[in-house]
Amino acid sequence: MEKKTHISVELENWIRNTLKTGVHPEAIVNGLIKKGYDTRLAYRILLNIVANHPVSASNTSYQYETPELGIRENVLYTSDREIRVLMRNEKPYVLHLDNVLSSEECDRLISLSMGRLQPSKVVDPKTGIERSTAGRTSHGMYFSLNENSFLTTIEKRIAEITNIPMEHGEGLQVLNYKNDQEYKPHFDYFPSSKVDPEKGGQRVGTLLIYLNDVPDGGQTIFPKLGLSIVPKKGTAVYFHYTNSLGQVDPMSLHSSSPVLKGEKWVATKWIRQGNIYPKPVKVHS
Ligand code: PD2
Ligand code: ZN
Repeated sequence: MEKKTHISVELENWIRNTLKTGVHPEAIVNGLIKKGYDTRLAYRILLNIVANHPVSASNTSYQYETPELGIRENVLYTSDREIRVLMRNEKPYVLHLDNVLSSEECDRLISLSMGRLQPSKVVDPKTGIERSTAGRTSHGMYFSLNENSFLTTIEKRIAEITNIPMEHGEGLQVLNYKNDQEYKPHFDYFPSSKVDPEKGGQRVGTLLIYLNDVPDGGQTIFPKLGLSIVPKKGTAVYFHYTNSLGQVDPMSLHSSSPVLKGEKWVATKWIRQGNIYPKPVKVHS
């Protein structure tokens, strides 16, 4: 049975009313599990309802949770790197991280992507189909997961930084913005009607790794926060926008401002709730 990742307002109201009639919460948890909810999520839903917090994905304010990578403090240690936290914002959860890739790794990603760049697309919120738009004028390409041993090193590092399994990540995307090119304000999460539980469900977070220093413009901007991150080669910004109840955070609206001088190269890793790939992926050692 397909795993459910969030509940409707109707189901939330039904649970609230049923609890008032004296039905034991455990019976409701078991009902949710039978309906296809993961055990932890079923308990979480019940705990929140009992504590009188709203839980359905729509119509309610986002409940903030600290993502796994936020539990660590000033330095994140991976098996091959020491990554300092440069800046942290809690709501929405945004981290700026130093030293995620070496200068050589940045250059290598750029050179591997050259020759494969195509005009960037967005997912149409009405149809769910990718299309070009004036709001996203960069060029980009996707690597497949573990395309080669170099990509595997990067994918493994990202999984260790985020504490989210590599199979939850979409293929690494490299983007190139030339003069005046930009990505207008948008959300990285899907509209709820376009979430596919068979393909990992909703996106939960994004890691953007800056592959070069941009002389002017090209900042990643969070307009609702008044926050602007200036690209610096090898650093990365992580932001998290879906909680364990499947709610999404509208405060995570963000953009890439037009490049004013030089060009911008960035690698984007979009991460989902679950495993995107039906079969186990071959890992290069
Ligand atoms: O290139 C960026 O800074 C940027 C900003 C906002 C990239 C994305 N979103 C993205 O790829 O989703
Ligand atoms: Zn984005």
